[in-house]
Amino acid sequence: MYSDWTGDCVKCFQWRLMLLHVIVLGLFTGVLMGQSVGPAVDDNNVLDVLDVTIDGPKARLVHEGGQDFVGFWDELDTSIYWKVRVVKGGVAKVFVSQAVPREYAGSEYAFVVGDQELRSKTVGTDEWASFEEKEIGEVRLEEGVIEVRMKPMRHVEPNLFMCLKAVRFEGDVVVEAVGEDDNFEPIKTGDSGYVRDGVRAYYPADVVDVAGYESLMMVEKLPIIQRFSEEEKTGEGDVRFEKNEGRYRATIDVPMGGNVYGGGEVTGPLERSGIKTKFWNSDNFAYVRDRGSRLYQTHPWMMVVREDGSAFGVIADSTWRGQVEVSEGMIVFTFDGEPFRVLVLEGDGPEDVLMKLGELTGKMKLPPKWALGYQQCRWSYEPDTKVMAIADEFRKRRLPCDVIWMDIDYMDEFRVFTFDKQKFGDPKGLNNYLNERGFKGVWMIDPGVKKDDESGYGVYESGTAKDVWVRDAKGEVYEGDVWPGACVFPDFTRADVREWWAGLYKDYMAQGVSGVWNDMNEPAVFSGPDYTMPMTNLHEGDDEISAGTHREYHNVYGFLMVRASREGMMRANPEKRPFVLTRSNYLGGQRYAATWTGDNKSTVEHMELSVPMTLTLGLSGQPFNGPDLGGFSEQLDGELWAKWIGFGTMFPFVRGHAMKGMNDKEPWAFGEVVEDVSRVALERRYRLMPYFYTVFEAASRTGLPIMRPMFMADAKDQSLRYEDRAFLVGQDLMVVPRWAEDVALPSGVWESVSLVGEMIDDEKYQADLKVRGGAIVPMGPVMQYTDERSLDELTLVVVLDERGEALGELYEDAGDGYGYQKGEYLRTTYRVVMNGRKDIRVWIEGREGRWKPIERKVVVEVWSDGEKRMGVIEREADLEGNGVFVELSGMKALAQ
Ligand code: MIG
Repeated sequence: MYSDWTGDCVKCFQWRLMLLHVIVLGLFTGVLMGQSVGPAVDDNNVLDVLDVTIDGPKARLVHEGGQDFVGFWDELDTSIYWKVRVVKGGVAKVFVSQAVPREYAGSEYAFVVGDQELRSKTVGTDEWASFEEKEIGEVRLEEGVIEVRMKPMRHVEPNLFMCLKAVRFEGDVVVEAVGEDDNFEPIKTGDSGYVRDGVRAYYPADVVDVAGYESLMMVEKLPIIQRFSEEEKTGEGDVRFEKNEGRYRATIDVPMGGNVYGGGEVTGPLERSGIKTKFWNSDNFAYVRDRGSRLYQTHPWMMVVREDGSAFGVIADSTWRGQVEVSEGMIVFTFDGEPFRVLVLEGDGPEDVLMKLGELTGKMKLPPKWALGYQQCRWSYEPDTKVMAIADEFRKRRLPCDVIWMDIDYMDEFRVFTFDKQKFGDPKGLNNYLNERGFKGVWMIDPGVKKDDESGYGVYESGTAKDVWVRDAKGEVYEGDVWPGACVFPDFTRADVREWWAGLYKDYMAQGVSGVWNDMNEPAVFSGPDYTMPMTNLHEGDDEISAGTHREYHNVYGFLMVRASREGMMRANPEKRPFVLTRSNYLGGQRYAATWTGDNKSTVEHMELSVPMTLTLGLSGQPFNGPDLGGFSEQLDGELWAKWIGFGTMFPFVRGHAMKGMNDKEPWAFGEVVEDVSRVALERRYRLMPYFYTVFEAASRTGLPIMRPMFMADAKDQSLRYEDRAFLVGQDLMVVPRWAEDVALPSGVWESVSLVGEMIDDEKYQADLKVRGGAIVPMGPVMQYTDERSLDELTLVVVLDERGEALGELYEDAGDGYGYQKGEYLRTTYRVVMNGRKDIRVWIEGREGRWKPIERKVVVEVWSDGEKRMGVIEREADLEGNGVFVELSGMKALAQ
C-alpha cells in the first residue's frame, strides 16, 4: 500500500506517519516532526517587503500569485531600504531572495549596511516572480537602529533589474524591521462621531459607505449617533489616518505614563510597548516562525491604561493582513487592502473598557459546566481501548477529570466526519463508555476535506455537488495538501456553505460526541505558500460578506468556520450547550468557541509564557482559553509538569496535551510524588468549581476576563502594570505560582488559604492562593468530575476586610442546557460580618432566580494570619432573613 510513496505527496504523509508508529521515535522525531507539524522555512531575521521603503519613482510593491515583492524596479535612481532594529549584534551572512529571468541576469547592485557595502550580481531564475535565495556575503551588525539599503549599480538590460522578495540574515543575531515608511500620505478623517456612549468611531475619508461598513467582529452595525464637535476631533486618543499604495495605517497616541496591553494571541510580555504583532493567522509550531510575532489568531485591539488608572481601548476594524506596532508613544495599525475604521472605547478603568469591548464584539456564551473541568488530550490516544484505559486510570487513581480528547487519528484516513473502522469501530459505544464514567468526549474536525471521489466519501461528494470549495485565482477549485493528502476547503464566507457545514454535525453528534475541536483552521496547508493557501484565492461571500481574495479573508477563515460548527452542534443537540475549541480565531470569536494557545513546548520558558499569553487573550475579549499544560512538543519531565500543573489548574481552560512521539504526559506518568502533586492541584480546581463557574457566568454577561492581570486589582497602582507571573481569577482570588519570585502585589488584605490540606508557606509546587480581604469565595467538595454530585456541602472561604466584613456571590444552575435563560438559576449573595472576637453573623443578602438547590450544610471558614476558624450552619435555609450567629472554632479560637 505504501510502496509508491515516492513522488506522491499524499502517500508521503501517510508514510511519514506510519514511520512514526514503528521506528524508534527518539531518534527521528526531531526531523520528522519538524516537517510534519510546522513549515520548514526559516522566517526569522527576515526583512520582507511589507516593511520596505521604496526610495525613488521606479519600483513598486506587487502582490501577485500569493506573493509580495518589489517589482517594476527598473531605474538606477531607485533604491529600497529598511529601518532595522538590531536587538542582538554580531556577524551575519546575508541572503537575498530574488527573481530575474536568466537572459536578464547579471545586473550589479550594492547592499549597504552603515559603512559596509557588499557588491553582488542578480542571479537568473526560472522567470519573473520565481524566487530563489542567494547568499551574497557577510556583514557585521551593530546593536541599535540601522538602515539596510539595496541599490542597483549597473543594468544588464535597460529597464530590467530584478524582483525582490526578502533579505535574510543568518547568524547569532536578532534583527527586526522597524517598519518606518516615509511614503505614507495623510488622509483626512471623514464622517466620524459617537456610536455608543463613550465609543467614538473614526472613518478615514476614503471609506465611501460609512453606514454600510462591513464588519465581521462587531455584533451589530454601528451608526453614528452624534457627530464630533471640532474640539473632539483633536487631542489625545485621536486617530490619524494615512495610506500608501493599497496599505492603510492608523496612528493613535499613547499618553505619557500610559501602559499598553492586548493584541490577542501573542508571545512576549503582558505589557506590549515596543512590540510588533502581525495579523496573519499562522500555524506556528513552537512559536518559532517570525519569532512568534504572528500566531494562530488576529485581534486588532489594544488597550491603554493611563497613568491615573483610567483607560481607553482601540479597535482597528479590518480583516485584511496587517500588523500593530507599539512604539515611542504610539500605537500604529497597518492593513493591506482597504481603508478601515477605528473605534476608541473610553472608560473609567480597564474593566469599563473591557465591558465596552464585550458589548461591541460579543461575549462568550455560558459553556457547559463540564468544560471547566480537567481535560486530558494526546495526539493521539488510539485505538478506542486506549481511550478507555486512560479514562479508567483517572478514576482508579482518583485524579479528577471531565474530558478525554480524540485527536486526528480516530478518523478514517483523516477524512473529517468519519471514524476509522478498525481503531474506532464503535464511536457511540466509546462515548457511552466515557459518559457512564463521568467523562465527555471531544473530537477533532479539521477544515481540509480529502479530495476523494472514489470511496463514496459523502462530505466530499455533497460539498462538490453544492460547489462549496474555495477557488484559486483562475477560478479552479483550489487543492492543497493537509493530513489526508490533497484536500479542498469550504468557503466559509458563504452562508450556504456554512449551512452545509453545520448540517454535517447532525449525524456526527449523534455518535455521542460532546464537544468539537476545530484545528488547522488558519488554514494550515502543507503545500501552500507560507504554509497556507495563496492570498490570491477567491472567496465568494454572501449577503453579509462581500466577495474578496484570501488576503482579505484569511484572518477570519477559522472564525467563520467555528461560527458554522457551533451552529451545527446547536442544531444537532438543541438542548445542550455547545463546546467548540478552535486554534484559529479573530476578534469577537469568543462568541463561537473557546481556544488554546497552540503548539507550545515543554520548556520552562513556555511555561512562564503561558501566563501572559492567557492574560492577553483575556484582555482581548476571549476569556475561555489556556495553554497545552505541560507543553505540546519536546519531552516533558516530572519537575516541569509539577511546576506547571501546580498553578495551571487555575487557567480558565485546563487541558494536558502531548505531541505524537513525545513521552507520556498524563498526571501519573512521572511517578508517585508528581502524581500526588497533580492530585492536589486538580482537587483545588474541583473544590473551587463553584467559584470558577460563578466567574464564568459573570464573564458571559459582562465580557470581563476570567483570568486577569494583577493591575486589574488596582489600576492606579503603577507597580502592578508589568506583573505577568502572578494573576487573578475573577476579582477575589489571586494565584502566585511557586516559581514566581518577588511578584508585585496589590495593597490591601490578601490572605493565603489552603483548600485540600496543602501547606500554605512551604509548598514546593502548589501555587500560593490568596483571597482578597472583604471577599467570600464559594467552594464545594472534591469531586472526580463536575457533576458527580450536586453541591450538597457548600463552603464559604471568608477573608474579612479591615472593617470585619466580607461579601461574595455564588451562581448555580443545571450546568448544561438553556433553563438558566428562563430563570432556572440561582444567584446568591452571602454576607459575613464579624460580631465578637469569636463570633460572626452570616446571612443571605440577596437571591435571584428560580433554581432550587438541595438542602445543604454550609461550612464557614474565616481565614486570617495563615489560619482558619470554622463554623457550621446545618441548614442553608437558616441564612435567610437575619441569618445566624456562628461561633467559630479552630486554632485561634480554641487557643483563646
Ligand atoms: O499539524 O492533530 O495544534 O494540538 O495535536 C499538527 C494533531 C496538527 C496541531 C494542533 C495539535 C494537534 C495536532 N495538530
